[in-house]
Amino acid sequence: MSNLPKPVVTVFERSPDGGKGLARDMRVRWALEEVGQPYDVRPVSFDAMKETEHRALHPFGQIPTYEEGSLTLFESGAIVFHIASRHTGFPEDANARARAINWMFAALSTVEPPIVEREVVLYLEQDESWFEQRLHLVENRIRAKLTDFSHRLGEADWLDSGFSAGDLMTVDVLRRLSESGLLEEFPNLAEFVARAEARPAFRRAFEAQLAFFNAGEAV
Ligand code: GTB
Repeated sequence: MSNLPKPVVTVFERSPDGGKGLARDMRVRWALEEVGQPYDVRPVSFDAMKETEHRALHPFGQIPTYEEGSLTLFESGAIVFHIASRHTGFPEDANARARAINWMFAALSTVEPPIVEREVVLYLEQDESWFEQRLHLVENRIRAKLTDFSHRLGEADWLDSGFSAGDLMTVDVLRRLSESGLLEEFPNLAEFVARAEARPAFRRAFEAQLAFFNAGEAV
């Protein structure tokens, strides 16, 4: 147990994912659970996100943010990096740590963008005459990344010697494909995600966000 101030993470007041843990607070909750750091959450509505008070924490008016004493962070990648650095989320060996950070960046800047693009196509472009062609194009871009990643992972359990923040970030990004069918085309990647989702810390984080969502539904 650390002596650090209990962090506060902002989350959707009512997540559009219906409790599936697909919004980006999930990776922050998960990282905190992995390192055994208790935290609180503060719900923010879509309207409140765009108000001055929240923008003082997050210039782009989004979630998640992370407050820890006098420190405020936004950007889920920076938040997970901070949590892993402060605690035990990275390997001790300097080179292994650098590789874990490398994977975090790869997840966020190489793998996640086409996955987000697919969601944009699905949510905003469905009525366009070219919708099907564009979806196909974007899904093939995702497939290309998954193919490369699948070759690299091979039969290994984790990306490097043991589970690290690099695996956490990669899995959280891949989870966004959970209902696309794309992940199942790459059995070793589907197994990688399932292996990570079976971790007790993931389960705790997932159950916490689900309980939060269900409490909101009951109101
Ligand atoms: N680069 C930033 C980060 O990594 O922290 C991106 C943050 C971001 O996109 N936040 C989203 C947000 O606040 C929530 S996570 N959106 C509100 C807005 O921009 O006004 C993205 C997300 C939203 C919903 C689902 N879902 O329903 O499945 C999944 C992911």
